[in-house]
Amino acid sequence: MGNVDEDTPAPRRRPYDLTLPTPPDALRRGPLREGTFSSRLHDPRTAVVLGRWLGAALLTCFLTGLFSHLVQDPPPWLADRLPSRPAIGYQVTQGLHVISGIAAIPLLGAKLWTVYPKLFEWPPVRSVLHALERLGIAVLVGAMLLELFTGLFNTLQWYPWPFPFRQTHFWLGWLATGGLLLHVAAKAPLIGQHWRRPRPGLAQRRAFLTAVGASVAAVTVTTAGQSVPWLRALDLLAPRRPGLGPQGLPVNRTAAQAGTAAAPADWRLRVDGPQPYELTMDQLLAMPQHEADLPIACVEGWSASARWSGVRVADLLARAGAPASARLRVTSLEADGPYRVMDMPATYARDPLTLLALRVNGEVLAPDHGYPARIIAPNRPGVLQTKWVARMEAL
Ligand SMILES: Nc1nc2c(c(=O)[nH]1)N[C@H]1C(S)=C(S)[C@@H](COP(=O)(O)O)O[C@H]1N2
Ligand SMILES: [Mo]
Repeated sequence: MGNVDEDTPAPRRRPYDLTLPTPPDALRRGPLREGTFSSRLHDPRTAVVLGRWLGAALLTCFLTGLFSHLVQDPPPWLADRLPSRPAIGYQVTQGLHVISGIAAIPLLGAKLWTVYPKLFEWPPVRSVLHALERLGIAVLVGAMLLELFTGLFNTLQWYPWPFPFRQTHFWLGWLATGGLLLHVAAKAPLIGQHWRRPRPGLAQRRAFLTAVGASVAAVTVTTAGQSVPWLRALDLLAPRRPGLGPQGLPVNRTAAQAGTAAAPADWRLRVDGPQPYELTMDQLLAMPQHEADLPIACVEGWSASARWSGVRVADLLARAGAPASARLRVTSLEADGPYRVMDMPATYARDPLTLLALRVNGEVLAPDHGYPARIIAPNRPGVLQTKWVARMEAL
């Protein structure tokens, strides 16, 4: 201490409640005791600075999440407008989604710590409007905590809840973002008042914000390597290492789990369209082979690039007499599972980088990577890169 910023001693008070009545004597205990929250960091300026950081993380997380949702399940009007380039687009947006979501966890913790004395403000409810505002904050905090933790648990493929992850995560995202906008609107005057740094600033606040920034940097740097190649060496806490797995690629669902460890001896690719046909592996290998350097970008946040080779999906569809505007449906050998059937809009199906891959990094696909054949397409989430392909259908 002894800093020039600290020349005014910290008053023993709850900074938010200056103008509010104090509780009756009988209740002045525990958190309702005067002077309980003596830190000067329970103040609006700290809340505003943390709120800005948290807001930026949550906005990034919301927009990239919305994009991910739309790409996985596009409404009909959007399906044919989704671009198949840039090839690494989804890898970048989903990497950002998981990075910003993880960064938001320590930020939300710090923000809640800063404002939590308000939980014990007196009287608990002053007016209908005040009651609504408090209720709104309860919903906002609840939605945000659930949203961030269901997301974090999803990166670990751990689902300790009875509801479906994706729909819940999607609707909670809207609830949290809507609640956040209302919260910012309700607090706009206070935010405006504390937007600029006060002079002199508070050394204590600077130290606190530096510590929060350092925690965010620490969790980011030790997990972002699952999608950011140059941070790979520091990828200590992320659930996945991009280079670990058969043929140097991670696996989400193994062939054993999918029941496809041994492809049927009489495997043939079936292609349906105006002129349906079937091809054996030898016939597929006799077609023009193409290469594509493309990532598998899992929705859970890890991604890994590889060199794939195989037959262009566009060539296979053209051979079935399908027009370039045809959409594609792919069915896996897998008996069941959420990713057994995949629909692909025409933009992706006719992209020359979209392959029915037969090899990866120069080797025949391992069973875990989809032997005998898998789909690999640019700018697509991993869940749609169907493994163990049995049938393709022009729609
Ligand atoms: N048929 C089928 N294809 C699938 C899956 C699946 O469960 N079944 N999992 C998908 C998911 S979630 C991802 S991230 C990628 C992973 O591909 P990889 O295991 O070759 O790395 O495959 C996708 N293809
Ligand atoms: Mo995935």
